[in-house]
Amino acid sequence: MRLSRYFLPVLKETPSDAQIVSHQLMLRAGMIRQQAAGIYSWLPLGHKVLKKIEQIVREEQDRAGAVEMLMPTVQPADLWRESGRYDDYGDEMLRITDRHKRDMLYGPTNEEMITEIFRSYCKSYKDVPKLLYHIQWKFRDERRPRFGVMRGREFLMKDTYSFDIDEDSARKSYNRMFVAYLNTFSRLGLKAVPMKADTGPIGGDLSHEFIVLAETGESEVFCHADLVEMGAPGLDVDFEGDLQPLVDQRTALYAATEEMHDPAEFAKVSADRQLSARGIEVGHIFYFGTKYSEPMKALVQDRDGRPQPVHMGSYGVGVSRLLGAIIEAHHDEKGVIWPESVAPFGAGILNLRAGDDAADAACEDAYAKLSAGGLDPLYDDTSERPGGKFATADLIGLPYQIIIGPRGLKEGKVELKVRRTGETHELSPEDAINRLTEGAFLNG
Ligand code: 5CA
Repeated sequence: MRLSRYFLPVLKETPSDAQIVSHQLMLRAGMIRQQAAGIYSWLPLGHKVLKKIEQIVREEQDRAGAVEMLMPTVQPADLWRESGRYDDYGDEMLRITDRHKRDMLYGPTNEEMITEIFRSYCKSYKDVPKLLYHIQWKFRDERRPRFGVMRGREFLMKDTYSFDIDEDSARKSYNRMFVAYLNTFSRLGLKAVPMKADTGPIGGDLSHEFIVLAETGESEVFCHADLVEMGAPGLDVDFEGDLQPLVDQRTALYAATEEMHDPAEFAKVSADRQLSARGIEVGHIFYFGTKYSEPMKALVQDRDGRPQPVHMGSYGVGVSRLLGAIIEAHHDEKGVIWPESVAPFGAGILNLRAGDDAADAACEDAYAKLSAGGLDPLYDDTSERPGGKFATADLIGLPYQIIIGPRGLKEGKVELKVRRTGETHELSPEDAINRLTEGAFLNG
């Protein structure tokens, strides 16, 4: 992409209404534009990263055996009257009336709708287990939308729903999602700790929140420090095998959100391993049994031909919130330092004197070769002064930057800068390009 053709409205000043660094950087780097409280447009740079996060979330759902579909954002109120949640959900639900005066709503979550779909087609124990998910916008009329995409009113969520014949089998579906989440967050460059959690308006009695530790997090959390360092199970995990030991290994150690915190239990953790901190909830999983299937009559016949309400769970990931969480975890005073997996561009090319024949030719050559090498480079071909180009490249977090100017070229040199470490290398243009296309710096 040539910057002159791109749309990257960067801001020089830090917007005064943004309180946390991820919100500030997302506004300054031209990633989002607020349209109303808690409602954002995703500008090209933000959109590009959002899609990369979404794709990683999708790949790990697919690997765990979940099946993607897509449900609408607008739902009929009658579905929610069946479960009893139409009244219970209160002011957080955005209620809409259509031209026929029918009550509709903008979905805050999809338990009712997926239950309606399941009960229409699945009637037998042979139809389960099933794991279905979609990645769709949600609306919650939050009392205090804040911190940009962290607590929005409109936000992108991945929500999976499980259907099983009994509690034992449901537990296995729960474990699949538990393990898939550990791998997902690890691929996104995050250390997310599963913690015992309250179930709130979703219901049920088994629930974990996945928390990324950050000073600016909204939740207060308590856990055994070893959990923060424990690696993810890895992408070669066998989802058809027994996942219980992987789950037990983590749930054996103390970890709880504020609502579930038990100071007496926490005191049993050795003092030097007690961690009380703040965190960002990036995922939340629930097992709630027959809470929806009973009132909504989603029944499957067991092996003896008796109709039983199906056992369900739901599993959410805050896809748009993750963008904020990743920036909170990966930035410095100059801007964002993306984990390789979600960087919007693989490299940058900075032309220090656009219009100079030698600089233009060297940049065009690098642009063609990096593009052909699959690096998806951003080429700054604008007439901005060098200082501004360096600042923008660091602000938006171009992981590798080839800096090309007439003076260096006279000596046959360009500069290759690594954003993460700040290190620079003086190299011939060919060497700089080869280092990147051969992945010499890739560090996962
Ligand atoms: N139906 C269940 C699971 S699918 C559910 O809705 N769970 S939830 O309420 O915990 O939301 C799932 C995830 O969405 C949360 O863990 C959080 O990461 C994200 N989320 C929730 N509310 C917001 C919000 N207002 N802004 C951004 N992300 C949010």
